[in-house]
Amino acid sequence: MPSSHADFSYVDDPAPGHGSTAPRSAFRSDAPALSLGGSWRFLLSPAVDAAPDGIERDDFDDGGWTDIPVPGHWQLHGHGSPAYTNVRYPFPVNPPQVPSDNPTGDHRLLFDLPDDWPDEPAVLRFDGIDSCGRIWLNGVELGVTKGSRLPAEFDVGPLLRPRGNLLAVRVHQWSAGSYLEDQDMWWLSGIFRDVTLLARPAGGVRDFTVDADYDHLTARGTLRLDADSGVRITVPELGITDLPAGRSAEIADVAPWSAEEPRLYEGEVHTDTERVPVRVGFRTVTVEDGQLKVNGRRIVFRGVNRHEFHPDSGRVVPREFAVADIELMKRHNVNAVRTSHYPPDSAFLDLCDTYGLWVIDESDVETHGFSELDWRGNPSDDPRWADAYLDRMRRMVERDKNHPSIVMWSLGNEAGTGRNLAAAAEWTHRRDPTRPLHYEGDTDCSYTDVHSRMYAGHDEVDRIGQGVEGHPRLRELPFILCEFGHAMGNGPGGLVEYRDLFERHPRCQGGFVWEWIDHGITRRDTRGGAHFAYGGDFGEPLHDGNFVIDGLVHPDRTPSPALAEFSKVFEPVRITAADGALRVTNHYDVLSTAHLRFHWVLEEEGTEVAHGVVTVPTVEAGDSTDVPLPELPPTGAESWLTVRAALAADTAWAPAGHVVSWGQTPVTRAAPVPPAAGATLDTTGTALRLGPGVFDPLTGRLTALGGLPVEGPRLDLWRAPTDNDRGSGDPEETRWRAAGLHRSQHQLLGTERLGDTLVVRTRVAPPGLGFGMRADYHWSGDAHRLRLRLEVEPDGTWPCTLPRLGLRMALPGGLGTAEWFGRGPGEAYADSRQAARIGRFTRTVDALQTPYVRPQENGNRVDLRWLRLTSADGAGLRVDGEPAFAFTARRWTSEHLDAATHTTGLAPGDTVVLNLDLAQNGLGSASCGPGVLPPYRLHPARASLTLTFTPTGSTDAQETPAR
Ligand code: IPT
Repeated sequence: MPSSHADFSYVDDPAPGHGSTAPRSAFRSDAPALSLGGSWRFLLSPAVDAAPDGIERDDFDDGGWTDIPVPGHWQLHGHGSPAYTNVRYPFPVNPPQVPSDNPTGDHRLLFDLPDDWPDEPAVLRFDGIDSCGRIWLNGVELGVTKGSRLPAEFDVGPLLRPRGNLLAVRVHQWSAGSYLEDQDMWWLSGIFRDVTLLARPAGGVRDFTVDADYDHLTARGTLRLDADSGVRITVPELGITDLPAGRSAEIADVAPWSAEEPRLYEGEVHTDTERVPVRVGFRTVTVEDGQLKVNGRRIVFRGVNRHEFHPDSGRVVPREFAVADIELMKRHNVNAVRTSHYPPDSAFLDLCDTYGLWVIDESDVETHGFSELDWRGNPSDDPRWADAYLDRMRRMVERDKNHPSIVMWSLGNEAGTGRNLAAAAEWTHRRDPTRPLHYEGDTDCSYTDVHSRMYAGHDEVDRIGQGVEGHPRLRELPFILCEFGHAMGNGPGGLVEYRDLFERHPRCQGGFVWEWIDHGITRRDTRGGAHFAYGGDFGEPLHDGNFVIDGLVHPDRTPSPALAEFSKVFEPVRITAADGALRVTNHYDVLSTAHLRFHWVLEEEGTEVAHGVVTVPTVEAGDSTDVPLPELPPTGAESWLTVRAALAADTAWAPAGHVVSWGQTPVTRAAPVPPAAGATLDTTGTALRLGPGVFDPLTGRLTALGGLPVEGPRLDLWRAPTDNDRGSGDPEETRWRAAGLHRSQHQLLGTERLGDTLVVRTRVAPPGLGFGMRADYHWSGDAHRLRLRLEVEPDGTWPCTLPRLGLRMALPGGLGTAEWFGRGPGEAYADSRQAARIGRFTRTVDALQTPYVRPQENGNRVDLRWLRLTSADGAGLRVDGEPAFAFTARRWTSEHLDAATHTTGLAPGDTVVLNLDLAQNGLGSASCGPGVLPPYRLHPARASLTLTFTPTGSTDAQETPAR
């Protein structure tokens, strides 16, 4: 059926939408408002001209349509499918045209006005429609909106009826605007943010700008209201009553706003007919002496890039999840957010004001796909798109200008460069001189105020800090990493080395980890299980796989180990031991330590033996102090002192007692493991016997240990590659596979008896290649224990690093609980181990696993002195190490882990596969950024590891403590 709305030219038109009113601040006043969210009628058509005619008419019959929730994305409600691409556009690049196969979602809602709805002007507000919406109310076309993550308002007052209002919205998946919305995320369409009808009282507040500056030299605040004449502001707490628009007031001794102390003064912007609650935060952002300062102080971004995401509802993020994000961030020492790569729902910014986070608010602009065409035809430099760039910037700045949390505007992300960005910058500088401007793509900062890079390696950041890198103009500007520490899968490694650079160089002012959350979409299978889907899982012909799974929290917002690492690395207070004293260093931007209480605990072999309070005088931001170590009782076994700084009182984001920072220092060193010797090697039967061990004489492999069937430890060099091993440039995994490390063969060179030591000599090497690793196992024992000294030595020239160097063995599946003395409780790797402290920890084997959305190496615990694996009846095995060792224990092998593409692909087997490692290669962040730093690369070299195995039993009363 041909449509009467035959003119679809707006879809391919690079111009912004039309018909909406001038953008203004997002606020809720005392004027009546009606939320139009809920169940709407819906029809999806495969193309614009396949959509039905007349949907705006009262007599249109939508009886054959379905229901859909608004806000929502139709792809997550059974219509069409989500699709993921990172850089590439999923359609031919022929700007400004988009495919004629353009899924079009028609939405209809019938609504009544409340009885007391006033007879006055009103606007219909759409907070976000992806990507283009054409809107009618009661048969009259209101206009068209583009700019998916930006609001649009339409005057509707005279069109309203008390009953039976018909709102019709036609949404196109693709529009010219899609060329500006090529962010690295799922393509998801629909009316995905709130729709609200707002009464606009005559003589009310149309818009307003509150400027609240803070002079840190005098502690005076200056409050200024810009608005239409007749609008006033009242802030009772500051003694300000009816300050008219256009005038400013000076306030002595005002408390400034900061991310650490988000002081807000409540007030009201008002006219005779409308009152708008406002919250005023005083702060002044400047760039001076090459530094970004807030209220005269250098700040450091310990930030994250946050996409709006929920695993069930996509970019529809219910308020409780925005709150959850902020609480998690604050509890993990995150102090800043870049709203990558579009303005978030404004509720999130309200929360940033309340809880305290520094925010870079980013415009809804990304044209990354043009990089595939060497940036030919990039809209950023094409005059046809000039209005769209300006329109997007303007709608963001006007919407969000009154948020004290926003300290910088950003022009967008990965949009190359060009005159439209320069013009948007110029407009923004004029409109809001109070905030510096960010855009990473302006590589020589010709129209921006801070030097910004993504994924620069440590060396480069160091050179930037020294002022010896880049264009001379850049050397005088603050430097930030708008993206770093790519958190895809297991990793990143190398965070603490970035922190050191931010502390060493005053112009290096931190950065934003990429990114906050894994965008995995919940998929339920028919058997009631669920897993998280990524690119390609919905049959997309073009996709970028799991590159969308790169967050510090898993899709369901459970923290990944990387968030714990972030929290420890960027803790605002550092507690160290120096020269017999405790040193407390304050790395907050502004806060003193007055809100913290310091406690100590002494643990002997991981068990608490004493605790107390540490009295620490208040340390101001940037200062440090030394206090005496507490008086400690004597201890015998290895003992550590842990000092924690915890919140003294409840805050909005965590209860009193929440630990903000901690430090550890050894008190008593470990005694060596007593040697196990004296057992005689019995070669008389069909098996070799040594103490509690039984060996296969043909292979020299251990087959039983004190009654436990085992599959003997043997050299293991392989791990299931992480996303960072897979890398994006010159992947480590490719070298490892070329070297055949995933299919090493074990050759027995011979067994020999040296006194009562059984020596098993082997060579482990890949097929078809000439190099290998000699591995000799020296077994000795006493009546209860078996001692293994493993000696390895490279044979030939190795072409690559090793994923791991250690032993792997299989144990009965019943040994389902691990207890260890070493670092924990969480997983750790050579270059990501700051969060792991020395202690005694217990986890079930199942709980040792980190369920990365794409399965890969995980769950490693490091620096173990000993490990015990036990079954429910207490029987099991203890392993003591010299030097300390690392372990993973799982119900599947590395090969299974490697082969699985989703968590549901991992089926528990009958055994517990135990890896006891001397080392693993570090993690790095080569999935998008620098690889493993040199100190954490595992090169093949001669090495030795000694382990003592003690079978333990519920009935075995003879279990001897090993030390
Ligand atoms: C960078 C993008 O800005 C970001 O959106 C995300 O895609 C990230 O990469 C990778 O996850 S751009 C890249 C060219 C460094």
